[in-house]
Amino acid sequence: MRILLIWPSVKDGELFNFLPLGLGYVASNLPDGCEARLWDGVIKKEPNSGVLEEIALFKPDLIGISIWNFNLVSAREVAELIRGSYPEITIVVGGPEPSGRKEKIFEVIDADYGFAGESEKPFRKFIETAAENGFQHESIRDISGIIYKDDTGVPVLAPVKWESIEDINYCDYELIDLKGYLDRGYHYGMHSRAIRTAPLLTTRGCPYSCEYCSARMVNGRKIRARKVESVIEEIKELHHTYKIDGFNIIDDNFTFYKDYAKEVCREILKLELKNVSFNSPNGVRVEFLDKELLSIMKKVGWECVFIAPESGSERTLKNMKKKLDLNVVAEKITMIKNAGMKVFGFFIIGYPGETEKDINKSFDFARNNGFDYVVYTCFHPLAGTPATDKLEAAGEWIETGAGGDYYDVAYAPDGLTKRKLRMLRLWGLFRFYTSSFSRMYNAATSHSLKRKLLFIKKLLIPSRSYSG
Ligand code: B12
Ligand code: SF4
Repeated sequence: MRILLIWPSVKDGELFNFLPLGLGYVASNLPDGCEARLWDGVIKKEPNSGVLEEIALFKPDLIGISIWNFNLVSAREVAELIRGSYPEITIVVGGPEPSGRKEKIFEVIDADYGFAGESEKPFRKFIETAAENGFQHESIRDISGIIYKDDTGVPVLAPVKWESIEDINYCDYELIDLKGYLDRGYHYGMHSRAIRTAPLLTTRGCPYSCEYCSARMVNGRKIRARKVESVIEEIKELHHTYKIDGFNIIDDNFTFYKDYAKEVCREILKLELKNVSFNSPNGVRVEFLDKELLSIMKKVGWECVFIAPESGSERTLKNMKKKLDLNVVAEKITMIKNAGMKVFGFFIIGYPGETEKDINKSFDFARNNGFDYVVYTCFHPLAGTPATDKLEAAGEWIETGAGGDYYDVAYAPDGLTKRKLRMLRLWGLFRFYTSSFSRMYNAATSHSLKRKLLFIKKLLIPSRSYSG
């Protein structure tokens, strides 16, 4: 079977520097005998119409599109183009957006099948089953997370089973053209030394219930880890084949199983890699940091620890169901600094129910604790999260299927306007980065000038992500 995987075009793709990692994972776990190709509109910087040429050349039996909220509009355009010219080809969608929207995904995109949750094993089963029996409902309906339409066209979702990830193959870096991304300046995370960076996934899942977050819809609540040997193999391949010197662990909760995290770190140390740094740029829960773990992280090459208190207001934290004690955050910041690393803090502003007073509490908390860097992102309602469901029920949010990102101010709580939020965010960043010489220095040296300018443009000029 020939399978064409699609990563839709996105304007400003350079700023986000995304890798189509999900498609690389899906591809490396396909059954033998499948031929997979990727059409990547971001790296090609081509409009989505380019996909039609690829279809004419490759003649795929099936097309798979990866959808996040930021490329939703573009993904819809891709599906429309394919339907218009090749109505006979089966379209399958997967990724964070179908995982959150589940059965409602077909309301925003014209596809035949969807997958909710991580999909290496389910998609493989789907392809195997389809090769044997075609797409018969009886044979596919038990596949974990599959979304299909019944005989009357009503969408049906099979429950997602969060299976072990010990035996999955890691990403096919050749298919996603990691080298091409690196050559075009792909860089993610804050590494002062690293030039060539890559993401690295060691565990999946998060047992917390933060109401704004949709990670558990993609990866479930149960934390599952890859085999340490497989992680080490991947590091070796990335380092030797792609000359990666900056690794970004993108787990939902890398430090949750401290013993696993420590074992991964110890095995990395045994590799005796020179001039390599590590990072966990989407944040770790502070509760699980202890002196031993921090000391080994430092030895491995962590320069900065990213944490995500999200708010300095107890009231907002309670609304978020964040289950976080700000005193513990303050304590752990000191512990991280004592271990010789910097601290980066993520904060959400404009959360439902927040007032300007709550937002100022976040700004004060950030300034008065030892953060070296902060980022204030505006709350964006994500499909399928309790926060979004509540807003919809209260008539405060109408889902348009327009996607978006946190730099757009998509929502403003009662008593605040989007304009006010935008101004508050700039004011908060200004106050933080001018509050000490070292923070000013950090802001000046953290990214290349090009990335800084793109970031400032994004802050000042609100835009929507759309196809290229
Ligand atoms: C690392 C990460 C990033 C990295 C980039 C990662 C990358 N791939 O290059 C960075 C920091 C750049 C990033 C940015 C953003 N992120 Co982010 N990110 C993550 C994180 C932690 C892991 C994502 C990842 O790469 N996973 C590994 C790969 C293997 O998984 P995957 O892509 O999900 O693919 C699997 C399945 O989804 C599925 N699948 C995917 N595609 C397809 C296609 C087919 C056909 C099939 C069958 C299956 C399938 O199978 C894959 C294998 O299991 C997730 C949390 C999470 N647990 O998902 C959030 C997450 C995906 N991010 C999220 C968001 C909202 C964002 C931002 C929009 C936030 C923002 N700043 O505005 C930005 C997007 C850019 C923008 N500004 O518009 C949301 C997405 C919600 C949504 N509905 O889209 C998540 C779920 C976190 C959250 N807050 O809830 N992110
Ligand atoms: S925000 Fe972090 S801790 Fe909270 S549910 Fe999402 S991944 Fe888990």
